[in-house]
Amino acid sequence: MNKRWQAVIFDLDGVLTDTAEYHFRAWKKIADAEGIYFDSLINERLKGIDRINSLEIILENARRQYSSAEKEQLLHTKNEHYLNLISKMTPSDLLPGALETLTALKELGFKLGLASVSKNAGTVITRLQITDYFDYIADAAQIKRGKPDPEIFLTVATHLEIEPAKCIGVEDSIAGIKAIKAAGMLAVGVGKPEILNEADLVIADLREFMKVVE
Ligand code: B16
Ligand code: MG
Repeated sequence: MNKRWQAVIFDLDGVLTDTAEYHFRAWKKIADAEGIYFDSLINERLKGIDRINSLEIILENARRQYSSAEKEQLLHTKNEHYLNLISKMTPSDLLPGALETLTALKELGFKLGLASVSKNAGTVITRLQITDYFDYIADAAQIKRGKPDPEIFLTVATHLEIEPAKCIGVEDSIAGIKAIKAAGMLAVGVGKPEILNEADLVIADLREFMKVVE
């Protein structure tokens, strides 16, 4: 067992599976229906951000104010679109290297955690058939402060009983990388170095992950 690192805490959307694309498509439908400008650059700001705060970011470009009741309706409709998109997911929707990385880390004795702020994370990992790989899965409903606050990563580390300095966090979002850094963990970004420039290191996808712990 590698003593330097003892636990790996994964984000879900955009790291293990491409649900980041499904969140984008669901929000795009909402924005288009409301006549609100929304593009992939604005979408970067939504990654790792919970549902209501994602909507608030989208509404920055709205031409009018929305009431609480209207916002509730939009959140509900967005989730309906999203649930429809994830309903057909299968293990083939795991991103390249995801299953191999989870398997290899388990064999090496690492504790594995999941730190997704998505209230749909349980459904997604069930469809991907990876639930059993995790020693602890954060309950998004119990997290008071979303990413970039470190709460979700620290909560997972506490339940894994591994000190933060021995944990690696893996994220595709700017907010998530900030959360991992604030938690005092090694931050591995999955994606583009120019976007995830606060990460300790950035890999294109999980096929490159095992070199981090070697
Ligand atoms: P839901 P993560 C986050 O998941 C997504 O990145 C973010 O885009 C989404 O708004 C959020 O979950 C909430 O998801 O609407 O399903 O509760 O990246 O932390 O796995
Ligand atoms: Mg993510």
